[in-house]
Amino acid sequence: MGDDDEILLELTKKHLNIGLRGVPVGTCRTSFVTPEQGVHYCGYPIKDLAELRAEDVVYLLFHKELPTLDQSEAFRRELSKRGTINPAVVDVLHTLPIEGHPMHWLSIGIQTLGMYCKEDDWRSNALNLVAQMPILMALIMRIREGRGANLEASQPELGLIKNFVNLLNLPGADHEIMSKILSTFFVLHMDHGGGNLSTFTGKAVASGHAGLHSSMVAAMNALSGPLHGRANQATLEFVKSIGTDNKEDVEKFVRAELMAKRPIFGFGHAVLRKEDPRATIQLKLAKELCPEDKNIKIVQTLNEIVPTILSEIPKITNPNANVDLVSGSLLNYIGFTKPEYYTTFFGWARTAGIGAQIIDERMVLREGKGVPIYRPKYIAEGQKLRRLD
Ligand code: NMX
Ligand code: MLT
Repeated sequence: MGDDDEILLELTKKHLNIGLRGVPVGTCRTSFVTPEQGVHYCGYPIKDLAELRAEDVVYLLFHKELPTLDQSEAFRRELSKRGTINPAVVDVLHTLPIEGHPMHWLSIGIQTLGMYCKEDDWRSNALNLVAQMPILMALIMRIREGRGANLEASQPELGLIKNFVNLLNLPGADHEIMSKILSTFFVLHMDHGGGNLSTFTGKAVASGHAGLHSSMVAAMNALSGPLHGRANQATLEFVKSIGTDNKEDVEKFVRAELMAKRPIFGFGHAVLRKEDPRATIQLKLAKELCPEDKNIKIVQTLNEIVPTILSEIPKITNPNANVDLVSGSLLNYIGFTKPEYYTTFFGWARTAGIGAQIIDERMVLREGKGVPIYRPKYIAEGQKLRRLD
């Protein structure tokens, strides 16, 4: 039997209706996730990359190699050149209802950027979007908070994170600590294998040759669900409603949530079977930067007791912390006190990984021919052949 015929999985009926869990559907060139060690970008464990410059990690996902110093500089110059957005996007954002979730604003913002995008090139559009995201993010937050758009203040040459921090200019914020936490957040959230819901959705939509922006909007909408990216918002809301780091009180709260059949946000994962290294890295950062922060203390207590409580429930395959346990508390600490914004940061970071994976599926895989339109098979259920007579 040749390599092409290697059996990866014997499919049985028990593989149906389980969200494709464990069913191989393709290859991924940007990252892989192991149950024990979590995500690796192009072979590097995430903990080795967490403190690298965000642009260098974007380069890694797009080029599959870390850049040399010269390549790093040239790539930052390239992103800086691409980092402008049509002022008409500001007008569109001004028409959106404040009641709408920021993820919906983000989707509409990305779709609008797509309408002004003249190029028909997956790579160029993906890089443009990566370069435009800090500006779009700052605009969304400023307009929603009644602080006015300040497109003219954009300095893309500062880099992705610093331009966002400067443009946002959040009153009272420490720009240095904000940049440090956002940079780590950004690197940790860029990619997570080929099969996470948002990435899979983006690639599926791209397989029908909808453009990069339409595919990315589909991915962002997938990310906006509370079982996926919006778990970071849900976790901080959860942490705030607990309000104390007293172990007995936290345990009572968690057990009541489980009794009410509500998920314990920030715990569990479809692939991981240990604590997500992305949670471990953020816990360490929190310990260094804000050990006395009230929310961080609650998060630490949750992390001490929840895995044991969830382990009592046999159906839960992974009782450990996931990426969303800590990120909201860190974002809150640096001044983002409204949890509804948190998933937009996840989405911002993920545009890099999803963009790189869409390029691979459209332009590289199958000797450059690309993956054909997605069309998995569904088995008919409860439908006998019938006739109208
Ligand atoms: N709290 C309560 N129930 C849970 C949890 C949890 N944290 N994790 C899993 N379960 C339940 C799950 O709902 C399922 O129940 P049922 O069979 O009645 O449908 C059962 O345990 C088995 O689930 P698993 O096979 O362990 O996990 P699955 O792959 O289905 O789901 C998550 C993975 C991440 C959706 C799930 O663990 C969860 O809902 N966690 C809480 C939400 C969360 O933090 N999501 C963020 C994930 C990371 N991200 O950013 O995307
Ligand atoms: C992610 O980062 O996308 C989440 O951990 C979910 C996943 O990998 O399934």
